[in-house]
Amino acid sequence: MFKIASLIASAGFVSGASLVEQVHLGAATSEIDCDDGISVEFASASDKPMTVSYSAKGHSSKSATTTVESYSVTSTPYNYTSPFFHTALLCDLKSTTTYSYEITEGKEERGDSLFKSKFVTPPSRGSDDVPTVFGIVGDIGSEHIMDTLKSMAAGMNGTAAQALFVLGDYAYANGQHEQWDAWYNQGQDIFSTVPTLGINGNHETIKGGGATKPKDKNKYFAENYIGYIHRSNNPITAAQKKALRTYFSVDIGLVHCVFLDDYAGTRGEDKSFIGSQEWLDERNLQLKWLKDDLSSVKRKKTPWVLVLKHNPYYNTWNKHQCQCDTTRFEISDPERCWKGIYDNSSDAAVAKQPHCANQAKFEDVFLKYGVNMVIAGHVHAYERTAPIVKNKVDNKKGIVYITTGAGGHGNICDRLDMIPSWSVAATSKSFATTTLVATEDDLSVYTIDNKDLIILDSFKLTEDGVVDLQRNIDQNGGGDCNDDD
Ligand SMILES: *[C@@H]1O[C@H](CO)[C@@H](O)[C@H](O)[C@H]1NC(C)=O
Ligand SMILES: *[C@@H]1O[C@H](CO)[C@@H](O)[C@H](O)[C@H]1NC(C)=O
Ligand SMILES: CC(=O)N[C@H]1CO[C@H](CO)[C@@H](O)[C@@H]1O
Ligand SMILES: [Fe+2]
Repeated sequence: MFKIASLIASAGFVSGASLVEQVHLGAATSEIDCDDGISVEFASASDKPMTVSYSAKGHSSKSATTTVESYSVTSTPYNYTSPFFHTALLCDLKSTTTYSYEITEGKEERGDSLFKSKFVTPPSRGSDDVPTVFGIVGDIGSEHIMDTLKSMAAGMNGTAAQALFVLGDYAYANGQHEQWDAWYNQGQDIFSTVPTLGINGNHETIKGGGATKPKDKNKYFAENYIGYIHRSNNPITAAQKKALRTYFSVDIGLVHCVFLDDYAGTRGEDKSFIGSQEWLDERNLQLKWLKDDLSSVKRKKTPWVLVLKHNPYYNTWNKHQCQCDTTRFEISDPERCWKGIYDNSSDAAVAKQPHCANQAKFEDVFLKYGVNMVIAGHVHAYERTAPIVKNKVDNKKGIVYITTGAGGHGNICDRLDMIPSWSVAATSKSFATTTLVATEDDLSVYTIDNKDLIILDSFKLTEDGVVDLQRNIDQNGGGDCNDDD
């Protein structure tokens, strides 16, 4: 592979040149009329459509033309105009097959070659030829991004990850959009070879202040999804993007993956939205979508169902807590809680910590449709629960909740004074990512230190429940106490 990408974020583009930067792959689905697809997105100074040609070994080459868009942010102290984002959809690809691809200038009359790489397609829906393997983490940032991405992509036992899942808080641009461009360039070696899916967190929606310290709240404003929506090539229609509805689902191999937006209904800096009818309507729309989505899962094809989102509810670290009830982790009045009324929270309102409100209605839906695991980030640590039904261990009907937010942007330090019995494993001593391996028989989960590659915690879920595997962590492990959620 040759690279033109420059790592200098704000250098911009030479006018007239067609540099290709930020090359990253996503998974495409029938939702965007591209079944068994891969989307190739990249940035360029040129707004002229380009060509992505692709072929599997021994097969003839096909090509797709890019669609092109850009965005700008205008405020008195700060203006930003994005490069042109090109997206090509490569559809109806063969399952678990290596494809070469090449980006070239121009449409019909193909010009200069600008970028070349390869990817392996994820297993198609229901395929059990190989195990289904994902690399998962939240809260990445720029400081340790390559360690984190390499660890996510590594997979397990010789099978590389077929897709990477980012559980929100990608670049920590916080309104300083050049940081997004820098971030996708930093990760291009991985992003251009394995599809990445994900969901926004607070730093893509409600958090301003910029990427660099000291934070400047008067210069950089909350992004209200815009940087995220233009770059993360998740399988979402243009209409959904326009409405800022970022939740979606995808079937990969044996797993149905549901990505939920904890910030649905928020509008960036405009905090007056929180609690409004419009806000509640957006929340109800996602809830209805979730029910429809989960009720149509074909468990014969995808026996495992994962929910992936940003904020953890069953979290025993001492930050990012929220309470609707006098007893932590209980929700005695779900309607009140769903509307964002946190009767017993001393430090967090729904505007900042929406997961209590969401749990008030989501948990019943998760339980009704037999979701196997709910995986979140936001808290810069790792934690795993026993199977839980409403704050009680239930090995038969319960759901395992995982926090995997130690993606590289600091670690949280302290835990709650009272740790519930459902908290099985927790550590924040290092940066770590989570690898998930699904076969017909079990769902194995390994959380591995990014640097020394030690398995911190591992377990598998089978028909008979949870089986603990290796564990090498200090239960009370505190990190560097630098938690920026
Ligand atoms: C950004 O653009 C606005 C509108 O054109 C202008 O008033 C403002 O001065 C610009 N700010 C900077 C820092 O260039
Ligand atoms: C990976 O290999 C190890 C060592 O052979 C084995 O214990 C483990 O079960 C394997 N994991 C999976 C998911 O195949
Ligand atoms: C976090 C918080 O405010 N907890 C309070 C919840 O309500 C009980 C009973 O009123 C208080 O004792 C807690 O301090
Ligand atoms: Fe967060």
